[in-house]
This record gives sequence, structure tokens and C-alpha cells, in this order.
Amino acid sequence: MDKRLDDILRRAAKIMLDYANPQVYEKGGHADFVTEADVAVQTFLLEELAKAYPGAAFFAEEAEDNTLGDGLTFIIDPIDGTTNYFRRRRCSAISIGAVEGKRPVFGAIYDPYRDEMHHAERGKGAYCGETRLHVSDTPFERAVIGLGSAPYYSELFELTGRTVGALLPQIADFRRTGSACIDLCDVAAGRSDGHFEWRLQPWDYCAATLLVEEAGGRCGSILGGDVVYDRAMPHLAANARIFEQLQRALQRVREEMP
Ligand code: LIP
Repeated sequence: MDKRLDDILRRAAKIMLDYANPQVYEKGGHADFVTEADVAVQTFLLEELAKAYPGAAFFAEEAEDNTLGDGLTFIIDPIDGTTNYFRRRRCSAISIGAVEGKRPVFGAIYDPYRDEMHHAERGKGAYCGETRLHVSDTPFERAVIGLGSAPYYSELFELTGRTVGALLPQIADFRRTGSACIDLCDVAAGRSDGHFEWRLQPWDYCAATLLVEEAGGRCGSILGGDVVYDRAMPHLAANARIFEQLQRALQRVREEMP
């Protein structure tokens, strides 16, 4: 892993953990919050990445007017799992994905509570620390699926609810941590077999998508097609054995919506 990125992520995590009682603000959507720590961590990341990678561009959660060019661009989630963070659930991570030509080339996700550095480089595999990661080969009927509840988008609540009801009889069970990055790291590590969210932002899935793909899994849109990195999308990740079966099952739910 690039030592510069490792060092910057660990120093950013120190800023995150040093806030005893961060100020919390509402961002407008349902249950969509930001804390002063999210902003402080992002400011630090933009400064340090600009020094370490001169000329790089940025696409960051707490920034206005994000646009994605073809040059080296860092897609940043300063604290993924913000609600977990200020509720002291100790289940949040910092995510940095580097894209070129609108495709991830390297990325890392640091969970400071478990001191786990998940990282991947295109064509070079996915790792947690020094340990190589591989997705599972679990069949659909025994699958543990990460559930993204898309809590900020009330127009998706019924679809998400129907998805849970329709899918549960077909799989083993759902899991939700409240951090899409950590849920997707679980897929890359084979601790779960898939993850979906009817709307997810590029900063939530950029680094994690590369991690899952380099661990032998597949990622794409629930509705078909590739992952895009310049706007929100219905994101799907799974081991290669169940990807299409899970995608089809999710599409059926949407097709059957009144
Ligand atoms: C959150 C994810 C969560 C997802 C939310 C949101 P944030 O990221 O971690 O899994 O359900 O929609 O995307 O806002 O804490 O960076």
C-alpha cells in the first residue's frame, strides 16, 4: 500500500477520535447529519492529499459542486457512518478512492476502532493489512446479505421495506452496520456474501468497489450496468456465484412495486 496514503489516513483518524463531543448538524434529508469532525477530517485530507499528490482533484462528501474529471481524482468520505460516529457506536471508517479515467485505480478504507486498513490496487489484489482478501463462494439460499437502508431518501422507504420482505425467505439473513464501507469490506473479506442499497453516493462505495472486485467479487448497478462514480446510484456488490441471482431478485421487487 502507498505509504503516503496509509500515513494520511492514520493521522486523519486521530483527528476523528480526538473529538469527545462533536457538534452535530442536519443536512436536510431524513436523518442526514454531519458533524464538525466530518468537516475537520475532510479539510485535513484535502490539504494532505494535495501536498502528497500534486495536481490531483477532489470529489468529497462535505464539498459543494463535486464534478468528476478524467485526471487523478480522490473520492473521499471523511467519516462513513456519521450517525454511528456521534452515537458512539464505534463502527465508522474513513474512505479514500483514487480514480483515473472515471475508474478506481487504488483505494483504502481505515477503521480506526478495529485498526483495520483495507486497501486495494487495480490488478494487484485486495488486502486487510498484510492479509489477502477473497470473497466467499456461498450459494444464494445460504447468503448473508448486507442491507443498505438508504435512510436519507424517504421516497425509497417502501421499496427498501418490500425488498426486505421479498428477499428474506430466499437467503439466510441480512446484516447492517450503518457504514456502507464496513458492510462492503465484509463482502470483500467473505464475512458476508453481498450488499445492496437502492441509492448510495460515490464516496460511500468508490474504494470499497475496487476492494470487492480485487477480492474476486462483482459490483454494478442493481438495475444493470456498471458502477458510476460521478453521481448516486443503486449499488450492488456480491460474490461472483450469486451476483446475478441477487440482482434479478432485487429487480423483481422494483418491477412489482405498485
Ligand atoms: C452512510 C452509509 C450508510 C448508508 C447511508 C449513508 P455517511 O454514509 O454509511 O450505510 O445507509 O445512506 O450513505 O452519510 O455516514 O457517510
